[in-house]
Amino acid sequence: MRIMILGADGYLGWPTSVELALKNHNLLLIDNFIKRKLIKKYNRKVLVNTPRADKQLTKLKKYNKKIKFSNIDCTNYDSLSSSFKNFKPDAVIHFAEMPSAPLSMLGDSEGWMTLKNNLQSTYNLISIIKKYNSNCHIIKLGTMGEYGTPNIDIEEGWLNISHKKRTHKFLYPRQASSLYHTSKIMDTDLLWFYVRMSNLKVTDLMQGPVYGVNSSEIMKDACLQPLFTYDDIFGTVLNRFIVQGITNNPLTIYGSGSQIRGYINIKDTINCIMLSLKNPPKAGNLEIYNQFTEQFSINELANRVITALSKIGLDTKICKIKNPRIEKEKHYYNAKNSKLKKLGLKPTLLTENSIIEIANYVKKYKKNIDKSLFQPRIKW
Ligand code: USQ
Repeated sequence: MRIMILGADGYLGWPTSVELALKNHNLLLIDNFIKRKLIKKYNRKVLVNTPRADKQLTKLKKYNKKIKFSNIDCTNYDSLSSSFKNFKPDAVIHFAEMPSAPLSMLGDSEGWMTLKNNLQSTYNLISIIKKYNSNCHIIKLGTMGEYGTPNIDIEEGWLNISHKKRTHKFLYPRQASSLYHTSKIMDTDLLWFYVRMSNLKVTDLMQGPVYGVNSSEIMKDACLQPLFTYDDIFGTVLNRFIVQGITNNPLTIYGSGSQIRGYINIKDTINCIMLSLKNPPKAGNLEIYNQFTEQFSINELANRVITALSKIGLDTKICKIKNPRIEKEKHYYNAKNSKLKKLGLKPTLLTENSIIEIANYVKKYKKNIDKSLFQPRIKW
C-alpha cells in the first residue's frame, strides 16, 4: 500500500513507520518535530537522545527503499495538500497531534496551541482527502479520554439511545477532563461530520494510556528507537513508574490511585494500526475501536510494577501525592474492547515479564534519567 504517516517522528509514529517499512509498504513519513521542540521548550527530556526520523531514514532504507520523508507542518494546508497530491496514498495514519493533557492545561496559549494544532491538522487532512481522493482511508489516533469516566459501560464509539419509544444510534457521549482530550472529541466530531457529508472512510482509534517499547529486532538498533518520555508532561503513567522504580524513587500516585483506565502495550498499538489498515470501513462509515487491552487502577498498576521490579532486585515504594489534575478518582469503569480482538488482535498482557522487559530497556539508559522530572509541575 501507499501510506502517509503524519507525526512519524513520535513515540507511536516512528515504530509504526518502522513496522510498515519492514512490511515493504510504500511510505511517505511526515513530521515537523514539534514534539522535540516542545520537550526542549518546557525543559523536559527524553530517555534516549535518538536522531530525528529524517536522519534515521538512511538506516531504515536498508530494509525498504520506498520510503520518503517530508518536513511538513500539517496545519499548513498547502504543504500537506501538495504532498498528498504527489504521493497519492491509499491510507493516511494521523498521529500529528499535540498529545499531552498537562501541557494543554498549562495556560491559555498552550490550550490554544493544542486546539489549533490538533483541529487544524485534522481539518486540513479531511479537506484534502475530500477534494483529491475521498476513497483514501483515514486512520486517526483518538483517545479513551474522550469518553471520560461515565457511570455506565463505555461502548465502542456508539450508543443506541431510546427516547419516547424511538431509538437512534449516536456517538457515545463524551466528557473529557483536559483540553487535549477535548480536542480529540472535536476531531471525532469533525470526522463524523465529513463521513456523513462527503462519504469518507474513517477509522478513529480510542487509545488508552500506552506503555513500553517495541522490541522487534530492528528497534534494538540504538538509532531506530522511538522518543521515550517519562516526565510529567509527556510521559504516560506506566513508563513513568518504571523509570521511577529503576532509579529507586517512589512511584508518584496522583490522589488516591483508584482512577481506572484501559492500558495498551505499544506492540499492540502497532498491531491495531495494521489491523485497521487491513480492514477499512466502507465509504460513508466512521469505524471506532476502543484501543486498549486491560483495565487497571493506578494502585493496581503500581503494585504490578513493584512486584515485577522486586524480581530484579529492586525494592520500590509508592508516594501518594495530591492529585494535580481535576479527575474523578473513585468511579465506575467498564469499557468494551471487543472489535479489535474480533479482527485478530492477540493482546500483549501486562505481566511481570513484560514489565521487566521495559525495565531492562530503561536500565540501559539509567544515567540519562533526570529525577527532577518525576514530580508533576502542572496543576489544574
Ligand atoms: N497518573 C498518576 N501518576 C503519574 C502520572 C499519571 O497517578 O505519575 C495518573 C493520572 O492522574 C491519570 C492516569 O494516571 O489518572 C493516566 O495518566 P497519563 O498521564 O498516563 O495519561 P493521560 O494524561 O490521560 O494521557 C495519556 C496520553 C494521551 C492519551 C491518553 C489516553 O498522554 O495522549 O490520549 O493517555 S487516556 O488516558 O485513556 O485518555
